[in-house]
Amino acid sequence: MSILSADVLSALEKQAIELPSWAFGNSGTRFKVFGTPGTPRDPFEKIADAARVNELTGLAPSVALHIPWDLVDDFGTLRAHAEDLGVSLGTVNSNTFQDDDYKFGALTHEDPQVRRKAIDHHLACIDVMDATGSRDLKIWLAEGSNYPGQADLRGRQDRLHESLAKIYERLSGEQRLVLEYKFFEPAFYHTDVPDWGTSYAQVSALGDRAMVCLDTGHHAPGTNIEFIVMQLLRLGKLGSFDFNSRFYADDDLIVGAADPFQLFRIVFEVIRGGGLNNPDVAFMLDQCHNVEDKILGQIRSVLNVQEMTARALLVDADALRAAQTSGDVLAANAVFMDAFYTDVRPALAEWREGRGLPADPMRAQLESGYQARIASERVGGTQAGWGA
Ligand code: PSV
Ligand code: MN
Ligand code: MN
Repeated sequence: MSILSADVLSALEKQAIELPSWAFGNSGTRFKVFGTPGTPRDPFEKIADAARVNELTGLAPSVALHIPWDLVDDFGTLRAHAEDLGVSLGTVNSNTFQDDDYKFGALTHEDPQVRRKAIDHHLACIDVMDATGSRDLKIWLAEGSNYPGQADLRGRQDRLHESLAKIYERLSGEQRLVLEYKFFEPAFYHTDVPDWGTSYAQVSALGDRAMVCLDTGHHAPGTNIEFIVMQLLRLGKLGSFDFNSRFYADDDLIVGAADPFQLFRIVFEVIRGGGLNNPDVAFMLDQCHNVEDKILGQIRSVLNVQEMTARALLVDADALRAAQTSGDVLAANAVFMDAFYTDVRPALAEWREGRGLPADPMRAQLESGYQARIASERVGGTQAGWGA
């Protein structure tokens, strides 16, 4: 008998993790970007690779776009291409961090013309969402300052609100705005949306369809991220996750690679807060694969999320509550750790096979010849990279 109960399996069956289109392009550090044979040359090929991850894992039915990196002439054609491959187009990410005009800010800029340009970019992203059927507009802002006195911190918050309100006004139907925070980088003294509290304050001032996006790599070392997850779920404002892992700062490594226990603790709070399979909470990866194979990297990531979700679902909630209410510190911790240390991999492999998926999606990809095929087919043109 499987260690995963029918309830656990039915919760896992609904799990969906959105893949970032940019994970399939080349990326690197400021020292070097290594090119890889077979790297997509356009958004169509990125989506084909994302669909491959879904085909092998059944876990990744949608792909997030970044505009302008994924700009195409006709988003209806891109949408049809995705749907033909069994995936949908998901979150649309805006980009106000690669334009000279935004050197001193975009939505917060002192100059109304620059703010107008940045707002218009977001309105264009919503036009894309109309064509792709995407629900979420994700905004991450590279805005801040490097030196005390350089910027009017308060004025920038006010302008941020005004700009976001103009963007929010343009949303229709089920569309939402999710505001991502990050504690530093590219600015080093202050950042305009540095933490969940600022994002929460800004989105709360907009309305119900504005939510917070939590990127797991965007906190100071030692931050208790699961506490933030709990709080945002409690407040009904956790709109989405950008999953990745980090050793130092915003490393964008494979989720669950640096600290699987942290991923387990985060997913536990998601489950505790009713966020698992709750359509209001979108699970997305935001990763860059610099030295590892990109498709395998994404497969590893979604499997890591699935494995930690299965382990978190194994926490004996009744035993945990009993230990908590009786003040039995060590028993409570033991309930938690027992679930974390349970190896769910054989049970998940068996379950996958029963659903017509490969027991080992990593091996299936390696043995399929897919990588060799795209390497021989995708010749000529320019490989997509982080930033294009
Ligand atoms: C910023 O560091 C960020 O996490 C945002 O989500 C961007 O859109 C993304 O990285 C680009 O990779
Ligand atoms: Mn992110
Ligand atoms: Mn980031």
